[in-house]
Amino acid sequence: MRQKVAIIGAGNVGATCAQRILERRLADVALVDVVEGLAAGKALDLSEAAPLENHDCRITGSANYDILQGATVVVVTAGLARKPGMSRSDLLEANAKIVGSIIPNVVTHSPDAILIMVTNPLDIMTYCAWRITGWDSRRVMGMAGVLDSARLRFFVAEKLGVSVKEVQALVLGGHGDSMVPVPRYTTVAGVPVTELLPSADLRALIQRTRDGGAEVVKLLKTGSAFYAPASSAADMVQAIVRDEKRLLPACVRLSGQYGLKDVFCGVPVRLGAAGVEQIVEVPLAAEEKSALAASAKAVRADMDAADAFLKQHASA
Ligand code: TXD
Repeated sequence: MRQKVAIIGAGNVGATCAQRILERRLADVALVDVVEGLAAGKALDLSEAAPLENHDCRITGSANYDILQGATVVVVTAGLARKPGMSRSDLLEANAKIVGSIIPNVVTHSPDAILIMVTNPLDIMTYCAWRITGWDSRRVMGMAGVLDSARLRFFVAEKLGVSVKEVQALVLGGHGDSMVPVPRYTTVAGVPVTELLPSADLRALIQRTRDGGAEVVKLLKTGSAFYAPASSAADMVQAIVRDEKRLLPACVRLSGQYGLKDVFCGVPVRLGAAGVEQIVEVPLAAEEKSALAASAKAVRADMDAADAFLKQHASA
């Protein structure tokens, strides 16, 4: 029996992620969007592509959460995207409201699922979702590190003129200006990139990674990146539905790892059928550790703002 993956939000990231999941033959898909007809229309269109893409995975779309029944993974992409000049934090309140309205439906209809948050500001929305579900934190995670690492991998491969397949990268921390790319653990066929590129070049690539989202937003003018984000979420879905035990960076709740506690932050995890099966602690140099702590501190400040919002919401 094929598994079912639910995607909430049938916009750019959600619909493209659905397409990736279907075309990789990973699972059936249930697509939900608040806009009447949007998820159903995209699901029908994607279904009609199935004979051409040569797969038998099913996709249904609805504005109703009933179709979530039986989903083993739920991906939440619903929310506003950044407009030029807007920071991820500007989105906090608007998207906390949206996430606050969605998660109770997820809990009702897919009580045993593993939840992957995509909505920005990513670390805070993952925290809000975890709070609202009350689930074990191994079942709630956010997608950002896979995307940030993919961007760095692409920039390094392009700079060196080598295949992207040869490049691995590790990006830790919050999804935002404080993200922590780790050049020592960024390798080309096993060779640290620090051995292959002058440090000024490397610094420029890291800065471009940090600004990766904004660079796309600036070009698109309306909306934000979605092809690479959709592939990143699909990779996480794949690791779970195929129990691949991949080591991928994900935003998870830390309980002492890296010296950080009760904060949501991007770190490498082993991802498999049970969700976050292990938080992997890699040795960090002093300055890498302090950059991660600073990133976690920025997330913590936003978590406090979200707490106030959640309290208000609960008492309203
Ligand atoms: O790395 C990452 N985590 C990210 C995050 C990378 C790219 C995009 N990132 C964030 O994902 C972005 O900042 C947004 O917060 C979300 C979704 O981005 P997308 O580009 O897909 O936005 P769209 O195209 O506007 O789609 C959002 C959809 C749209 O169809 C709305 O009708 C729907 O979300 N929506 C809802 N669906 C269900 N329920 C509710 N309440 C709802 N509200 C909006």
